[in-house]
Amino acid sequence: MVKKLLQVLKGEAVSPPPVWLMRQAGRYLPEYRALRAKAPDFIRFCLTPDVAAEVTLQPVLRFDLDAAILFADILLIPHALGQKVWFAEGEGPRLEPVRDMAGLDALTYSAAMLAPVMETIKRVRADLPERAALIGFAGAPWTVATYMIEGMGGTDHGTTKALAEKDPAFFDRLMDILVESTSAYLIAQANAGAEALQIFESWAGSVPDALWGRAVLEPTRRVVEAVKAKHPNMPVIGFPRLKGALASDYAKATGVNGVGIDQMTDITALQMPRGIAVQGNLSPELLLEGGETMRAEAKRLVKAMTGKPFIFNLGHGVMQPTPPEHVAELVAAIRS
Ligand code: 1CP
Repeated sequence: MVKKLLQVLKGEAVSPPPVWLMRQAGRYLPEYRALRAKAPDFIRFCLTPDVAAEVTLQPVLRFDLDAAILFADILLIPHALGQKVWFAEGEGPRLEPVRDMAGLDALTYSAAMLAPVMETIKRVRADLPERAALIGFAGAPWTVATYMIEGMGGTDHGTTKALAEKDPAFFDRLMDILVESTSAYLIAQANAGAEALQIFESWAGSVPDALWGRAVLEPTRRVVEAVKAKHPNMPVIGFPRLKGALASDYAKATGVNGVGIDQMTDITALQMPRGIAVQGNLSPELLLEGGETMRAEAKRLVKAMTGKPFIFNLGHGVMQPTPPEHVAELVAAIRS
């Protein structure tokens, strides 16, 4: 059986479109919460293959989705670089910030620390339904750098931007470290059995125009190039969140096969280069709301994208209070 997601990432239009959702595994699912409740440490949870494989498969089995996304986190890279990363209950991620060359000198990427992720991929592939493709992923260098420098999540990334300007040697070296470790990590995921890879640039929205090439396009292009040097046919999806309007230029500059589009951009109006897929972009708030409003918008999107290489997804992740039944209704509406 040809997997629809992989067909679309080759540039084909498929009707109805394949569908998966960012953050499709996670706290909105009771079966996720049940497993998570038994694991006090989130990093350990991600690095326990039987648990991570089960959580990866949960939404695919429940909703018959066209893709599984590896259950892991973008902050496993700082962890494997030796930076201290922890998840404070109810507060999101915390890291011991790295802001100078001495901090960078202390970082060394350990592939062995992420070996459990490769084991998770093998287990998921063995149990994956026929229609579903397994997507591996990593954070893009800029997005991961914001966490490494700020020491937490946030939206303005003032320290990161200031350092990029005032200490370009530091910033560019951090980008180099992230390009190398992220490339090695994604290549290992492909070796283990990932069938497509997504690069999450979740904080593309905070990047000033003057930094766009240096912090986003060039580091991402280098990661894509390194992956394709080892796996020439591996499809790669980039997700420059809140910069959806730049999707065409982003695709040309980075070499990705598909671009994820947030809900602020009109996906139906984008003029993409031939053969480049788009993915998105239903508002997660509409999924939370459910009902006829959600179904009507989903059908409008599917209709408007007919004839184009399109993967149905949200514009960002599933929100935690979302009733799981809304996902089932959404999938049914897309396929009806
Ligand atoms: O306790 C918990 O259960 C923690 C919640 C959680 C989950 C379910 C975190 C902490 N990470 C994850 C899994 C995860 N993270 C996945 C796999 C699940 C899936 O998609 O089905 C993926 C792809 C990610 C990627 C990720 N982590 C991103 C990029 C995507 C996005 O949402 O923009 C980012 C920014 C992170 C950092 C992170 N990890 C966790 C949280 C709460 C956050 C965001 C914190 C912030 O707002 O800064």
